[in-house]
Amino acid sequence: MSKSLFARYSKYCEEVVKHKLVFVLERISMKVLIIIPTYNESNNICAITEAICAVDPTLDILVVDDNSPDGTANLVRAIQQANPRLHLLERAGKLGLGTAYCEGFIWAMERGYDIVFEMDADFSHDPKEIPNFLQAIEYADVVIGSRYSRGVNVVNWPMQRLLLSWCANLYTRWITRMPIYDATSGFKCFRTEVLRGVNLRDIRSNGYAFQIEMNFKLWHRGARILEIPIVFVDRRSGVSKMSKHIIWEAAWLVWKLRLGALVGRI
Ligand SMILES: Nc1nc2c(ncn2[C@@H]2O[C@H](COP(=O)(O)OP(=O)(O)O)[C@@H](O)[C@H]2O)c(=O)[nH]1
Ligand SMILES: [Mg+2]
Repeated sequence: MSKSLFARYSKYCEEVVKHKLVFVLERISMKVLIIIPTYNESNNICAITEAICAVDPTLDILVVDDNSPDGTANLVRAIQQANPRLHLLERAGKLGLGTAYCEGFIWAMERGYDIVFEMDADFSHDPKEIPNFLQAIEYADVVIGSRYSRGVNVVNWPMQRLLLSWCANLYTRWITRMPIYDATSGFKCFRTEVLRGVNLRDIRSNGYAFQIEMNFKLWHRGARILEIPIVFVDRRSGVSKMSKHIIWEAAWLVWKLRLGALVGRI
């Protein structure tokens, strides 16, 4: 190897090490919050919070509960005694997933969190994937856990639901032109600094529509969005809150976003 080539190579290695070191130091000082919205998740909530702490005990968790009739919030209060990193935000009644996340994001920003996650309580989203998101966020503002970026990674879903989700994503990509394979995924991670650019109190959509709206608004503002492959498994216990209304809401919303972007009202 010639001297100049060697010098360039060592300089490159030095840069890589320096860059990684900066990120590792940044990661150590980063405040990370996992937001879990819940409605009737008493069968899952204890196990999911335990599983998250087992992956990384430095993570904070915020459960946003909508007065679940099955007493999910009481269970959270009981676990809180032994886990000061677990927080609870209670709302008066079932007000929807979208506003639950938005209130969670605002709660996180008011307390100086740098990174926030969206995650279901039902084990469809594997807590073991969290470190992969934290690695990917080094290069992005938003990281989406994608079921469709490398084929189809969904386990145990009825064919009808899988087809609906896959077609919904095709339709969303087609109408909005967003280069995202899984725009309806609910396993995501954001830098809070990009969320500050969105008027969270204005967001009224829920379910699929909420995920699409957040992605679209952030993409439209130039946020760097990265998809990483995840394996999505059907919920372990309890029932899905998915409904026909949620599907229609999303179908209409993509047109509203596209037209809104055309007339500069996004
Ligand atoms: N706080 C709150 N959480 C909700 C609401 N609807 C659903 N969730 C929670 O949001 C997550 C995703 O809902 P889920 O029923 O699993 O939807 P699916 O994954 O599309 O079948 C779960 O943790 C639910 O308990 C709601 O109205 N309010
Ligand atoms: Mg779910």
